[in-house]
Amino acid sequence: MKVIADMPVGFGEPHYVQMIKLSRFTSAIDVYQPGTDALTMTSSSVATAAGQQRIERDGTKVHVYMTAMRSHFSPDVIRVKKGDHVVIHVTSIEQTADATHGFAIPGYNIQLSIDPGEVLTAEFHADKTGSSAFYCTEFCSALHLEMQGWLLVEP
Ligand SMILES: [Cu+2]
Repeated sequence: MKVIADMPVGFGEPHYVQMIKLSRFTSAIDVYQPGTDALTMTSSSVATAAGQQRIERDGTKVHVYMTAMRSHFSPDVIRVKKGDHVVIHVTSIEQTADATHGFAIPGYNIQLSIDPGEVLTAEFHADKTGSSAFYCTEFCSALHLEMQGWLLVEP
């Protein structure tokens, strides 16, 4: 491949430009099919459709099957006990290109960026009692700042 430009931008960070024939992009998509695992490009076994959101407890393991759609997460309250292992599967049920959502729980170092139709999973050990806000970290719409919920960890 031939480099056609090589230039420093700002303080010397290199940026390279290459050309690729458009014909090479034969399977380009705008959005994932709803419930896609983007790593395998297959339907995710933990995908959640609208109306199927739920929280399931199995001993000390809590699975949250969540959807993200402008401008809310569902469920938007997750109640667990200190010591639980929490697994949150977030399915973006968006089908609008560029309507990316984020999902962050800062106190647990969780940060996801979820493309339309994509399913991503975050898991953590709920080791702190109290309430933590979770919220969207991608500017998704005029109501983006409303896109939040609560993780409640009971003693
Ligand atoms: Cu948002």
